[in-house]
Amino acid sequence: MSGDIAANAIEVINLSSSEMPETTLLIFPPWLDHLSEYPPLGICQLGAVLEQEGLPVSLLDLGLWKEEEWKARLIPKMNEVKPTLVGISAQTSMIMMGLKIAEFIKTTHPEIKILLGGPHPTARPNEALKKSFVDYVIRGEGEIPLLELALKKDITAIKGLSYKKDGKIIHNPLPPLIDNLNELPLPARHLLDLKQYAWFPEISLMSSRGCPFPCYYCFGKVFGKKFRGRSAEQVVKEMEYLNKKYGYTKFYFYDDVFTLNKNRVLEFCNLLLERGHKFEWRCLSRIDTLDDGNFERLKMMRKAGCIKIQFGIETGDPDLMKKIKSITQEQARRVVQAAKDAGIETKCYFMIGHPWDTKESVMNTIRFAKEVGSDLSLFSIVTPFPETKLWEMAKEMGIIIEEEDRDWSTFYVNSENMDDHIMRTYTLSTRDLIRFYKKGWRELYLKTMVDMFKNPAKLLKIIKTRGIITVARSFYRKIIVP
Ligand code: B12
Ligand code: SF4
Repeated sequence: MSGDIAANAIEVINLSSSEMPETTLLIFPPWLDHLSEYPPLGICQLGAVLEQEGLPVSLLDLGLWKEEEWKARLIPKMNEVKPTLVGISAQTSMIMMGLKIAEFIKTTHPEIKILLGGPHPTARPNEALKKSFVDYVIRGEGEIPLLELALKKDITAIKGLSYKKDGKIIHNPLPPLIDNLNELPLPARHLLDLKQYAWFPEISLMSSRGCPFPCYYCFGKVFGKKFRGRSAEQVVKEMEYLNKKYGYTKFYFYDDVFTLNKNRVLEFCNLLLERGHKFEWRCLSRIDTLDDGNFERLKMMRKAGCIKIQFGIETGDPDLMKKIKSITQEQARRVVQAAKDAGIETKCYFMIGHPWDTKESVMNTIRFAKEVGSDLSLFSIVTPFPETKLWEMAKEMGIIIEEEDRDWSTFYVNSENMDDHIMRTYTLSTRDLIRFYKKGWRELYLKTMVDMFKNPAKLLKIIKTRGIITVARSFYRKIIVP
């Protein structure tokens, strides 16, 4: 624990324990200089569950400001809310900040219980619990365990909870997955200041949880393999509510694979059409879930307002496509073209640096990303996240060194500070991968530039949404400075 954190904090936070109401504060940490574009759904969903039970809860999205502002934003909130329990959400790349916040709070107010949850603590609960300033970790879906903790249920009986007893870390068994998502209250977005999010009038939401596919790089342990969908009626009601209350007209579905269940998607589209809505929406998908012969669903989706689909294709090498996603180049081209014919924009994601990648397969990926026909393709470098199959492989290959106190903040796939975490492949070094990654982007941007000059309307549209400075800066960074 750092001495000056403690000294500063004692000066500025001054809560008297006798005045404390039993309030839970849920915090989403900042992540480098990436500002939150939408309200974080995890803490909003958890907040809703507490609120529904009449338990006082407050939310703080520190991702709205640059990382260095965290303390200046946290202190007034702490003084206002006077929490007795603070829950901090963390993906891998934000766990370091999450722990810093936890330490700061515990130092100033040892009586406040500190809880961590989200993907990283789910993967690595001990890492957080080994810190003296962390009291609990909740693994997996957080709604029920958090509610039970806030209701002061006996901690030994709270499924999903990990805690410390007599110097030992105890992991209670995981809770069952929430079977009927319709029973959850709508995320408590109203506990955040929605005007501060840049993407208004677009808002994120989820119509399902869980994904049955076995992608080897994916961390699927929060929502598990079992697909669980909310009813079309309830999802449309949420959209109507968000439209009526805040004026949102655009919706971004964060579901892992929105198009997994054909009938569900059709039912949702029919309902939107029946009610005459003119909403626009986009979603994440997989090529194989839409390759149904007549592309009936894509046409319906467009009619019902779908404007964009994002596909994780991940490689353009024919053999690796089969191995990683069980798809072919033809299939990907066919689905992307069908989406285009239906009038839906496509964005395709590709990764460089699969363990089996060679110079030739990477070149195939770069080539395919340019010719698949998507409106936009994007590259990232394969990054092993803890407790994924890829993580295990990387360890076996001897390129991930397990450390007690690893700095996870560079664990995101576009980090250019890659030396300490990026995998090599069986035949390519990390340096090769970075070179290919830059080459891929340069080629994509050059192609996009040529396309845009052929189609200035598209260029104007991008400038209108992203701003001329952002567009010019990204072209400069990708083409001139690789
Ligand atoms: C949308 C999304 C994004 C968006 C927005 C992310 C954001 N900051 O909110 C963008 C595009 C920016 C993004 C980027 C990245 N993402 Co992302 N993303 C997602 C996605 C698809 C949905 C996130 C979401 O809102 N879920 C819905 C909410 C309800 O779920 P939740 O937050 O997990 O919360 C539940 C539990 O975790 C738990 N919980 C969460 N917080 C807390 C706190 C407490 C106190 C408690 C008790 C419980 C708890 O309870 C909640 C309700 O059950 C998920 C996949 C998924 N299915 O969740 C991946 C996912 C979170 N992303 C992932 C990754 C790897 C990344 C990137 C690193 C990729 C990259 N570019 O390098 C970056 C890192 C971004 C960052 N640090 O914020 C991984 C995280 C793995 C990991 N170990 O951290 C996931 C899980 C995908 C996967 N299956 O592998 N992502
Ligand atoms: S389809 Fe997406 S969510 Fe499902 S396992 Fe693969 S990467 Fe993960």
